[in-house]
Amino acid sequence: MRAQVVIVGAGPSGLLLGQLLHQQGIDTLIVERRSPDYVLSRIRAGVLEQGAQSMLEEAGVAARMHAEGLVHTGTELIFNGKRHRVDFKEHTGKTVMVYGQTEVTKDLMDARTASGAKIIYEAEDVTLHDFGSEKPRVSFRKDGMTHDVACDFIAGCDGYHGVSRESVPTDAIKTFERVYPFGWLGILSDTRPVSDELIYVNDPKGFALCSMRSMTRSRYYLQCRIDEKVEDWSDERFWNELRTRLDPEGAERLETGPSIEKSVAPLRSFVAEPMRFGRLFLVGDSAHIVPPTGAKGLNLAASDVRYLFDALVDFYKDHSNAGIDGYSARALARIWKAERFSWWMTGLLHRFPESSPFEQRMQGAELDYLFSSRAAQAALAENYVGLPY
Ligand code: FAS
Ligand code: PHB
Repeated sequence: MRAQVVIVGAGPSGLLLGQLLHQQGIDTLIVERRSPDYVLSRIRAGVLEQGAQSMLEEAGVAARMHAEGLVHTGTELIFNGKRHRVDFKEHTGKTVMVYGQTEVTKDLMDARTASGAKIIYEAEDVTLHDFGSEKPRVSFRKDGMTHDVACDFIAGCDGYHGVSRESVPTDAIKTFERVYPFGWLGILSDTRPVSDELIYVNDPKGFALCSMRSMTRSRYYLQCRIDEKVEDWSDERFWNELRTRLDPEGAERLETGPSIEKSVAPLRSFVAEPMRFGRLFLVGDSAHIVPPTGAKGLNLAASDVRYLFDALVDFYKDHSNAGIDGYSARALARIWKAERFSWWMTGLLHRFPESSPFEQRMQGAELDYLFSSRAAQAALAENYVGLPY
């Protein structure tokens, strides 16, 4: 078997890259270790920057997003029982789109199927070979048979726990990591959202986030202990805890109902440098992770795809190596700024078990400054809607 580009992983990164390359007539094979249903069952991101929206439009998969997505012009923050709205549109002229990653992935899966381009699900033992040479290969097992695929390039779109980053010799890669001393307990429910916009809460009992997937489907998160067990959280316990962290208006408006998904996610900041190893490129979560407080994870995957897609088109159409040679530095420049914003938002809004009284006062002063300064709000807004590609 042969393909010009083998894409490992059929999450948003891999599917978006595959769709864009296929549109350019570049032959791709996507190899995914899970089933389509499993990939779609993971409840993840909810907010798309305009850059990511444009990528989906270019890929020809934005119709449902524009029909069903919710355009948000700002967000609310609650601290010390006070609400404050940060107006993205006023400060930046931009908005964000609330449209779940599950829907993005489904739209991309449908496009891949419609295009007839090759995708292998439930591939086992995916292994990367000879990516330091000009003849890389990817092997995998499917239905008991081993397949070996020669290619020009490998795109490691296989997430934080994937095989791609792990295939790089340890002396060729440097990683940077911070693991946060808490997690997020998330719930999905077919209930009317507590507000028309997202609400980020810094409460003495911990962070909370009120988000949504539509005006009839809500997504909520509570800061929880890092070792929290989701089975210890009945729906009732979740709703009662969320209600105590909201302000009176939110507590009054909160509509509760049965959960359709409940899970605990760890929070970490992580970056691997560089993101290119010969003919292997790391894309999306395989190269970086952000705490979801800044809603950057999926959006960073989109900008990585932009840079690698442009580079591969330059290679195949203009016979230029400039793009592939510059991919890592270009992607990392945007990644580190999003890592900073995600780390800052996490520090601003969470209660850290070990923080000193001085650090707690600093957090309070940071929030007071944010609530009282247009310049501070403009800085939050320009990072939240997405820095330029
Ligand atoms: P993904 O992890 O989505 O996809 C990688 C794919 O590769 C998966 O389908 C996996 O099955 C496959 N794979 C793995 N190993 C493989 C192998 N050896 N061979 C073949 N395939 C393999 N971001 C936000 O912006 N907001 C959020 O609220 C948010 N919540 C999150 C919650 C959780 C629990 C997690 C883990 C992430 C969350 N994120 C959030 C970040 C998330 O949205 C990612 O940024 C996004 O999924 C990145 O997409 P990919 O890079 O495609 O990686
Ligand atoms: C979500 O809707 O899942 C979501 C929104 C904003 C975030 C994190 C998660 O910062």
